[in-house]
Amino acid sequence: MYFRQLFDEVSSTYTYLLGDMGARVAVLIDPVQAHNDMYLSLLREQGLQLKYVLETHVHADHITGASALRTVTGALAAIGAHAGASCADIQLECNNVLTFGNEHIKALATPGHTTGCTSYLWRDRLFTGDALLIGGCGRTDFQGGDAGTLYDSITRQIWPLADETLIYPGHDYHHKHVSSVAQERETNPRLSGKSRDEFIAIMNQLDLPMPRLITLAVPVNQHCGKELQYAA
Ligand SMILES: N[C@@H](CCC(=O)N[C@@H](CS)C(=O)NCC(=O)O)C(=O)O
Ligand SMILES: [Fe+2]
Repeated sequence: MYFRQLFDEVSSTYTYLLGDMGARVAVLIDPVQAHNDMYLSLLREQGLQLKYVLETHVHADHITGASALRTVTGALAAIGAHAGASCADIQLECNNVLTFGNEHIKALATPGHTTGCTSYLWRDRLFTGDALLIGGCGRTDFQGGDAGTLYDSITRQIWPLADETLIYPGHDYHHKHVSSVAQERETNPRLSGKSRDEFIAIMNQLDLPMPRLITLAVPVNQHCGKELQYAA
């Protein structure tokens, strides 16, 4: 297997490249358009063919590379069916499984940061997008976000996973790279020992400024990043 965690400094976004080295096929999760050249170089270097571009949600803070990557590589774009991105080739429902070579990756519906948020379970690791961050979680004040829904997603879909399941988030703003289900269940300050109502109260008091790019990024990402097409 092949696994890389890649970072976009501008938006603190993590992108993940997963590959089956036997079958020579790969999946990208949450590519950032500005780095499409780098992803394509990595794929070429490793002799991997891109099969799927998976989005955890319609992003508010960066432009996805999905549209251009699918044009260049023939990959299919996939996103949660409730994300509002009809541009995607595959609209995933909870528990849908995608296969690349001998590898399987399962979509889990984890709404709350946005309506259509999806996490992806692959081997011993979960790619949570902005549902669960390391020591935090995605905000719930735009794109249909809802704190109670996020609490339900995390406690019903993520906490029941095996303790040692690795958590790979969609962002980190504090130079952290990876956590685990047990670590977050026990120590996440927004969730550990907190009731649903306490969590909602915490989320409603965050008072964060809007992401700088939100008015540009959301409509473009609803079209898989198409308007700012990458020039190959
Ligand atoms: N300053 C950042 C804000 C990014 C932001 O709001 N990120 C969202 C994810 S799309 C979030 O949930 N952040 C959690 C937090 O800041 O605690 C920007 O302008 O892009
Ligand atoms: Fe987000």
